[in-house]
Amino acid sequence: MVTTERLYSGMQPSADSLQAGNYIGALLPWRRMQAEYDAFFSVVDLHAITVPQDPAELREKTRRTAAQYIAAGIEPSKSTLYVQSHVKAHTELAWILSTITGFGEAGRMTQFKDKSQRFGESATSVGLFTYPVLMAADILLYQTDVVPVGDDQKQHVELTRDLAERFNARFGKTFVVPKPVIAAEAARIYDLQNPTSKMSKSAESHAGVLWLLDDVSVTAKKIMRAVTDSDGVVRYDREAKPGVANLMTIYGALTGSTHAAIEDEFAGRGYGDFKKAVRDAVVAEFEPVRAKALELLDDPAELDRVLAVNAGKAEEVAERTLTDVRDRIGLLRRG
Ligand code: ATP
Ligand code: LTN
Repeated sequence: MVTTERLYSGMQPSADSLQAGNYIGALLPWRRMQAEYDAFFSVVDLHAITVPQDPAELREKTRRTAAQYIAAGIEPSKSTLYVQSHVKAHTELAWILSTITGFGEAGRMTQFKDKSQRFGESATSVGLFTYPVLMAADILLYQTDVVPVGDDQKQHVELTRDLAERFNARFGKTFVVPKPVIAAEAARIYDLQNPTSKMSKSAESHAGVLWLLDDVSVTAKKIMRAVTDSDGVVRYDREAKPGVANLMTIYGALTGSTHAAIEDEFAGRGYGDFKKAVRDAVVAEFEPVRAKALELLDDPAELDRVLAVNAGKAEEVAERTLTDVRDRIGLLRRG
């Protein structure tokens, strides 16, 4: 019998708009993969509250993130697209998994070490520490086979695998042990003003960040002002020419051209021409996504309805796993 493998991924609702890196590095591959997998995509609001959030803004960002998934081509009738906090099983399984996670093991997570150092001890919550355990719960509840993520999340998926194996060894085969699918360097987008740092929603300056929901004239200007170099040749060299290489990655991801084809296309032409081509490709790609997302956000009741239907589908799968987990660890069934 041929069975469709299950895929799980998610993004935090940490900004009003997603940025070009989220689109190229996550949404485009997700859209492609939804045809081959039984895919679950969540908006991980419970992860977002591991750092302080304004309540009204969090609600709005959650809807906006979901709308952008759909606008980018994640089809809520094909994939299960839902809001993490709508399925209560996530927090319950996270608690149970936390009891088999070593304190030292969690303390070795580099994202926690980076973030806690950045925020300082007084602003570092226990939730930030247990963030990867909640992520493991997200993945394991759905008996996930593959988890497409950026390489910054690889360590969290490795922890998830360790927890699944540990639980299975102790209580009998309960969880599928998931595999990470790490996005290639070809899908990593850097800041246009600072092309050695990753483009990020939480960047301090927005000058080098391309927002999916920005007016396209703003996006166009940011591309024309992108940092390059003085050598004037369109050639892929990540080390020596990070600005040009980054624009080539963006252009290649959206047009399907290889680096060699881009070098040929712009041989003997200046950066001005090249930037215009990048601008046109990005604007043509973003404009319909932006329009569709704004249209969806114009009818929040309908968007909420779609998310509720999908939360129902997710809940069914999650509850099945959770019931099994509860039985296996010896929690008394409610009579
Ligand atoms: P934050 O700044 O809030 O951490 P972020 O913009 O860095 O957010 P995440 O929410 O951490 O993005 O990531 C969501 C998804 O987008 C992940 O799969 C991640 O790998 C991908 N992603 C984020 N930034 C980039 C980027 N610059 N290039 C490629 N992929 C990216
Ligand atoms: N931590 C991830 C978001 C995330 C996730 C997940 C990704 C939460 N739960 C489960 C894949 C599977 C991030 O910050 N990108």
